[in-house]
Amino acid sequence: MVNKQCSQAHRSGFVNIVGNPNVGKSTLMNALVGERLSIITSKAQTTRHRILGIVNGEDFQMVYSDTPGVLSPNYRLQEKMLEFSRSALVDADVLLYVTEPQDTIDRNPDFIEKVKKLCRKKGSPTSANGVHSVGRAEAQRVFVPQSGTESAAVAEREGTRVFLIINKIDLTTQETLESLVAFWHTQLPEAEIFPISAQERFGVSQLFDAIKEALPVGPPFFPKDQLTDKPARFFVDEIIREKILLNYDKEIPYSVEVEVESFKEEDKLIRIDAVIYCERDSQKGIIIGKAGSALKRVGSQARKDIEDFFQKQVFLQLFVKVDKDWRSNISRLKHYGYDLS
Ligand SMILES: Nc1nc2c(ncn2[C@@H]2O[C@H](COP(=O)(O)OP(=O)(O)OP(=O)(O)O)[C@@H](O)[C@H]2O)c(=O)[nH]1
Ligand SMILES: [Mg+2]
Repeated sequence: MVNKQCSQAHRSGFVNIVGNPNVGKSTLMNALVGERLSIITSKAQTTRHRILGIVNGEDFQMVYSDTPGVLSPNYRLQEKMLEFSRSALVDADVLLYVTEPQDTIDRNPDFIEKVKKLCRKKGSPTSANGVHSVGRAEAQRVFVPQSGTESAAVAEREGTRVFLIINKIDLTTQETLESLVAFWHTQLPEAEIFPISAQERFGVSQLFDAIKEALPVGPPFFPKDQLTDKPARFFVDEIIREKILLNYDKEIPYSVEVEVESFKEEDKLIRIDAVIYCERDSQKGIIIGKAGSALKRVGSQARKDIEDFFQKQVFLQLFVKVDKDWRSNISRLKHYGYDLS
């Protein structure tokens, strides 16, 4: 009888995906969630926010967080991005530290030190450490204890399990992989190591099962039909930003922010007006292109993906405006949602 109750206990937890830029964090999150929630490009610093993707089963809820790649910030936007990544160290039940064969450990020594400490603290409860934790704070607003009390659920949380993910193993040899495993074992001796290819879906379902087993016993944080914490407009912004990353070079993608001004859902059509903000007039000209050709290309690529995302016909209008030096302006960053408070 006791065994039966244990095997049926509901498990839930935060599974936070962190690592250096471009290692495949967003590709992995989409593979684990089974939806294209996070945008993916070959350029570093594609992800700028912490994005939740929720996987629900009858007896479990996994709350994944994709985060920006860890870097040493050069301007305020990057500081905000790093805050999102740091927040994911605070509230993880399972931390997926993603690396790949070309990755080096010295890109942000502070961050990897914190991961090492989390590993060593295995078995102790996570604490706020003064860093704001977006995921759990968000979840607490909709927390619905479903079996037992909230305090009982918290008491059963056991601290952070760290999984070291070696991604992109489709690009490496068995020999290199073996030396990578040995290297990471010396760096994070307590971490469990998973060699995978998120793109080729190799090793992903085994990882998914291991995550499920590592989740603490507890009730769900979010309603069981919820897929993410972000509103529909956020995904429109992100799809347009992905097309900008793909179509322009140098500073342009990094100087751009996208904002949906109006989103009107009709019976058979969604009408969307979105503004692409850049930092200077000279960038505006490049984004629009000769006779509007570049902007038209971005618009038609984005429209197709937005239609796929919502499974509905979309009418998309894009505008380009200048928001001078927005990346360094705290109040503009707050306006665009880069604030944890
Ligand atoms: N060959 C190979 N490429 C991969 C794999 N996973 C991801 N990629 C590629 O690596 C690049 C970066 O992937 P992302 O998922 O955007 O990486 P990220 O870590 O989220 O990047 P940031 O958001 O910029 O930090 C893209 O071109 C992906 O297609 C993999 O398993 N194998
Ligand atoms: Mg990403």
